[in-house]
Amino acid sequence: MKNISIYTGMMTLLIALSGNSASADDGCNLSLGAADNMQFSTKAMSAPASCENITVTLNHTGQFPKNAMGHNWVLTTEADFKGVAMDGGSAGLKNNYVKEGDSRVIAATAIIGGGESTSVTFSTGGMTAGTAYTFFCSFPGHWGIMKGTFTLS
Ligand SMILES: [Cu+2]
Repeated sequence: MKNISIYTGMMTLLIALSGNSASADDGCNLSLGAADNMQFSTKAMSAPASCENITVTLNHTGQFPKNAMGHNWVLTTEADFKGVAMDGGSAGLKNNYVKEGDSRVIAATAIIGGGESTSVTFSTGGMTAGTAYTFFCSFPGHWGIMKGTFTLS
């Protein structure tokens, strides 16, 4: 009997680790879309403050390649947003339009093109509940429009 209960426990753990949609939804996995119209599908994102880690998945639902209409998802404080976006433009596509080693960046995905998806998992340690952080796309010319708020609540 003991072995059976260990086996059951292992299977539960494996299912939890697999992260598929059948597992319990704790609100710590978020997703959003972005298309060729240079818009994110949402302007406001939030997750429970109880999430130690958050995974954000970005789905590019457009057609254009990443060098023409690339999108990423970058998270910073509201105060750091513009500086990170400007420096990201200089960093170029090879760096996913994020300055290498930029400590102001809380999280950032790769730049993707139409039909692609990408995700990033980041720790909420150091973030403050109730504060409106800024998420944006750092592709040059996009961040003026492609931005929104991200809040732990
Ligand atoms: Cu973009």
